[in-house]
Amino acid sequence: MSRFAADLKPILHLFLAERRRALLLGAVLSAMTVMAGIALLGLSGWFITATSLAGLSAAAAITFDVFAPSAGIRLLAIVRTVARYGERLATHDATLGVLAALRERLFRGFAEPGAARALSHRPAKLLFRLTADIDALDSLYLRILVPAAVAVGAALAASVALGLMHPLFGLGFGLFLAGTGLGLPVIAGHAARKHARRRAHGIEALRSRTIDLVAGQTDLLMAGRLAAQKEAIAAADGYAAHADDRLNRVETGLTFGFGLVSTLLLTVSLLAVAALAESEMITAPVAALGLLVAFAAVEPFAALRRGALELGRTLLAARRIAPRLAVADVTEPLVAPPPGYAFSLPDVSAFHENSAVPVLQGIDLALQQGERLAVIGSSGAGKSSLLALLSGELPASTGSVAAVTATLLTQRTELFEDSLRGNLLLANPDTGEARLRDVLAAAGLLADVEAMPRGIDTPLGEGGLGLSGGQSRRLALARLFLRDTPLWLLDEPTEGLDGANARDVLCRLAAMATGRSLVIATHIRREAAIADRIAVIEGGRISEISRRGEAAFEKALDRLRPD
Ligand code: DGT
Ligand code: MG
Repeated sequence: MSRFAADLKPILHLFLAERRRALLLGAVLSAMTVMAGIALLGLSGWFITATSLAGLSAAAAITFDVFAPSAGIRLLAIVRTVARYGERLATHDATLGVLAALRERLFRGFAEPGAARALSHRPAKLLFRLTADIDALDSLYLRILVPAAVAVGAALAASVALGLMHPLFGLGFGLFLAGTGLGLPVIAGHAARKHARRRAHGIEALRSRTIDLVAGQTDLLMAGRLAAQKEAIAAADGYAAHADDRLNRVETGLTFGFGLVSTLLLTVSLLAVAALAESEMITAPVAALGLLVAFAAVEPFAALRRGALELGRTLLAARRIAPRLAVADVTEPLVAPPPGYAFSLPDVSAFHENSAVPVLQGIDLALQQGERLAVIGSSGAGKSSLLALLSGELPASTGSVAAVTATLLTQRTELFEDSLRGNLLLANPDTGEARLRDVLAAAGLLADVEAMPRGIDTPLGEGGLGLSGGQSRRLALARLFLRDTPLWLLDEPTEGLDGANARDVLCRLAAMATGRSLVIATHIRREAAIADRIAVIEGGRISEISRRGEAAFEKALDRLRPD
């Protein structure tokens, strides 16, 4: 139970903080709808019985007041309709508002350094969290909290009404209804929890395995793993279906239980009102009223059925989302470096998430404004990690990073399923047509783009599908050129371009970078050659720094891949 509360607390807190008034109003209107419904049914029963009895004798028919009860019935019908309308408006608006706020909070959480990186390894999971988990939470308010409160309220109101006929009748009815009406959903919720959780896991596995199959079809085929992947998908499907089956059984059991309880309750109520009428403690119309009130009070508990079955899924979603909500709203901006510097790293070390060995160790390095630094070293030495550190994506574990605003050109080109234009505008949405052509030309891509039938409006597939590796790289470079930041961090900028093309692009890059500071991580001589200094990194440590004109600088260049 305390586990329940701990998982739900941050979510409930968010619900209340976001739309407290609308949520409470929705609950009140929902209660009004149900109460008006119960009163309407009870009064109608009384009225019909009373009029028919009055019709039996002429004297009673003349004195019988038909106007007050029928006005009451009309009023209750109107109240019920208006309250239901208001309830729908209030609860749905509030729930959607809360879920929208939740999505925003989650996005911010995922944008934390490290968090996005960890999730980018499992994009299918991220998608699932953002959609299914958040959607699961809407049942918390709409299908669990409100119906439970309303049902308890209805049981209370009915037991007061029946208690006026006979205290013991009211008390017994209320206790039995509340006990079984809440007890059954709790038992079912408990039984469904495991299966609901399994179903969610199964569907998540099904999705991510299917995405892997579609995205990695060629590689799977070449590795002879296509059949195995299909089997893995079938296994996930079977797992989810099995859980689904179990959930259906729980639901059937719950429906049966509800049916049994309500039949029992109504039978006993019928006998009770009959006995009370028989002993003339109540009149026949009041007996009809009592029976119908009992009947109507049982109904709201049936609304708890879905909520009970979804409880497991809701709790799982809450458990997965809650830690992300605890993340601070805004990240600390990087500290500004001393005047005249682009960055300074005083003895900085850093770890990757879930890694026990530091990826960078004792990095003592500073770059003056306008200076160009090449970072070289063998694969896995920590070049990209150094750039991640400077861009604020990788946090420092000791020492602190001080850097001006930087733009990172990542080692792997990230393009989006949008037009070429959309992919460029990402860097700067207000860019005019002429400037877009300028940067495309500077990246050596303009001729290629003009050769496409739809030019700059050519749509790209997911991940830049439709462009060659080199074209994608040049598009990423063009996008970089639109980022007017004082520091550019370039991770192997011309990798994948042929020699002539690469030299041309590098030349323009150097021109576009005038006045900016550059850090270039590279294996290629031509890229390092535009730098003023070269830092050699080995196993996460800087082993040597040389300046242009020094013999060590030339030696460092000679170690790199020619061309
Ligand atoms: P490259 O691009 O192949 O020339 O290699 P570098 O020098 O850019 O290497 P880097 O910084 O990507 O990786 C340095 C070490 O850190 C290497 O042992 C792999 C590890 N590493 C890189 N990214 C991650 C990550 O996201 N998580 C973890 N746990 N380790 C990582
Ligand atoms: Mg790298």
